[in-house]
Amino acid sequence: MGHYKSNVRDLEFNLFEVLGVQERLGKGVLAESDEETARGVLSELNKLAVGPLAESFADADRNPPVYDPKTFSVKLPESFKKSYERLYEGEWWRLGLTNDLGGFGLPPTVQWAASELILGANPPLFMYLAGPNFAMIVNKNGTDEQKRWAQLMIDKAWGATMVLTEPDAGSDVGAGRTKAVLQEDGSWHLDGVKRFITSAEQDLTENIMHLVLARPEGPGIETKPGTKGLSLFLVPKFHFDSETGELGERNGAYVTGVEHKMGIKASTTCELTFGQHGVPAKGWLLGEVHDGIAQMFQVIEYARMMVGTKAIATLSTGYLNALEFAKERVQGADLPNMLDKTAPRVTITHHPDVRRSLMLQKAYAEGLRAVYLYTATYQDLLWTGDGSEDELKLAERVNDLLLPIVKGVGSERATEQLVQSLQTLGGSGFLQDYPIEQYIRDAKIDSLYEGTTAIQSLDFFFRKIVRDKGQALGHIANEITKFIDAESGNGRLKNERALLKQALEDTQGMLGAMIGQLTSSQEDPKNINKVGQHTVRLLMSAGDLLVGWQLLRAAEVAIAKLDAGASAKDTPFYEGKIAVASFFAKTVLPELTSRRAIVEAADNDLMDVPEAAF
Ligand code: ST9
Ligand code: FAD
Repeated sequence: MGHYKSNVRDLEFNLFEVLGVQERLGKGVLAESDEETARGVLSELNKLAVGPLAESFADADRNPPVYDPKTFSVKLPESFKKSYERLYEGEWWRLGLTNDLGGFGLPPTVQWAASELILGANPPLFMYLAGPNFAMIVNKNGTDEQKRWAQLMIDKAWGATMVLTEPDAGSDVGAGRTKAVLQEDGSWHLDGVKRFITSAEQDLTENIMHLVLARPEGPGIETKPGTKGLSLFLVPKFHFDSETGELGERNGAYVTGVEHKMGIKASTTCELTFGQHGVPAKGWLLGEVHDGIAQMFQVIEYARMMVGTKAIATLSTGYLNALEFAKERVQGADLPNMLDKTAPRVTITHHPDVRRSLMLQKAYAEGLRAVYLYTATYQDLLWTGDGSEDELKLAERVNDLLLPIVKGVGSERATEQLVQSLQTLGGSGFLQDYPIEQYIRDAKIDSLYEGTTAIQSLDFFFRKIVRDKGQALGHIANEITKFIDAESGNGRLKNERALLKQALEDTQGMLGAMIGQLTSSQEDPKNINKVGQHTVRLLMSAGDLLVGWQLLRAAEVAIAKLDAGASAKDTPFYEGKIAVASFFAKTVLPELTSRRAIVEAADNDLMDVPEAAF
């Protein structure tokens, strides 16, 4: 067996037993799919994921891509290329495409559930498949000619990149200095150096389309500072015939270095230079409009969801590997027999602390999966357009609100809990005989790229709550309240619902305190620093609240299934759902009360500490 332990049963439980996604299928843009199609997709992809995709996971880590500075090129490991071929040949890149571009006609919920399988088996494979997805954004925003390029990107299986970061412009994208100078023929010459660009060089595809943010210059163009002064340019690696896609001259965008990293080594992270090697780097303005940051955020929103799902997928396989080990490892006696030196030795699942840790890993793995799939239900509405104007507007706001939770909380909890998965294996976890050390190295990036956790938390508080005037948040709070007030769970979740109610009040209390600090900063600007000290705490607490709620929703469904008489095979699955929800409500949600007290007592002492005193 390979390293990857998927959880298709839980994906199907969420999709079809909790979220009722099947009711959406068979209509409108989803006319061609039904529940059977969706289950078939998961089942087929699962076979590929646990087999050929997972196969090169460790090999590509131990034998990472090699960069040749003479030719500015990269060689990926052969084992990895084989896995990529299998994924490509199966046409799985169609999964995220709209029908008009050749998609499978499945909604985002099913797309993300299926994506989890690739992201859990071998995440860099998914990233090299960016071409078709980014083509969708080129198609949506492009001129008629650029729409043809989008089709070529799909038909010719080109790679694609998103190019924002520079040595002095990371979180602060608006500090970017790469410029684009308008040419007489309407094209642009790009000039500058970008760093940390994923997939900017590889030997999987014949061409790569770079989506680049740069600052435009030229007659009549006003140079603006910050992100609003950036435009988005399409810069191909090779020039090509616009009609046939036949490749022409090499364009002046060269990869001049590939980073040596802690993890996710099969995914190339490149320094990408424009116009620095004697050949102009020609680019074309997307849609012929200067709206770069907004256009790039269409890519970023997808990528943030992807990064969160990747982290959660890795946590899930980490937990399942730890669980398998724990069920077999015999060590020590049961605690009640600890003084009896002749007592039988037991598997470590008998030890209360191992149980505690495994149950917490399960809670975050399954709870966060439920959170990302719940988020995707709002994307389903936007995908199908099935709703009134107000409903669709709300869906967009709610999706925006939940994205920093999927990405920020998903990545932070995955990193933290994967360390616990390793701990479950004792010293064996530290060895490369098991996949968990690589999981930890590969998943750490998820809290860094696509906006660090701090950036997610600022986005969550200032943009998704304050600027939104709490509309999306109000909707979610209302949904949670409806759940708390319903007498669901056949009388068995009473205590847990009360704990959830308290957690909701605590999160609202935290937020209320921070809004107060923000308001008072109008009189004393320094007070905003009180907010800044606690945005991550708020984000993580909102994440715990959502995880707790989603686990309880699942428990409610599980109780109904058991009451109706579940099969012998399903019974432990449903019992696990009830146990994990109850465990999380009792052992994690009460922590929110003390976090609230910390936020309410915020002061600025920290900000007054001189730098030298650190
Ligand atoms: C990166 C890539 O890290 C990592 C790996 C990528 C791998 C790619 C592969 C993808 C795979 C795909 C594969 C598919 C395969 C499918 C196969 C299926 C099987 N939401 O607040 P302001 C916009 S890339 C929406 O003033 P500042 C908005 O237009 C690098 N829009 O910002 C706004 O205008 P307005 C990632 C937003 O203070 C404007 O920006 N780097 C949002 O100027 C200005 O807003 C980062 O993520 C939003 N949340 O700049 C940078 N926020 O207000 C992180 C802003 O008028 N830094 N806009 O609407 C930030 O995000 C900063 O907050 C900042 C601040 C740069 C936005
Ligand atoms: P900095 O922005 O310098 O941040 C350093 C620290 O300061 C962080 O802890 C951060 O949270 C904190 N910080 C910074 N500003 C603030 C603030 N205002 N408030 C609070 N805290 C703050 N970029 C691309 O454009 N395309 C890619 O394909 C791509 N792929 C990547 C792949 C890898 C493997 C890596 C490592 C990076 C990649 N990146 C890519 C870049 C990535 O998005 C940036 O590294 C990330 O946005 C952070 O920027 P930075 O590294 O400059 O850190």
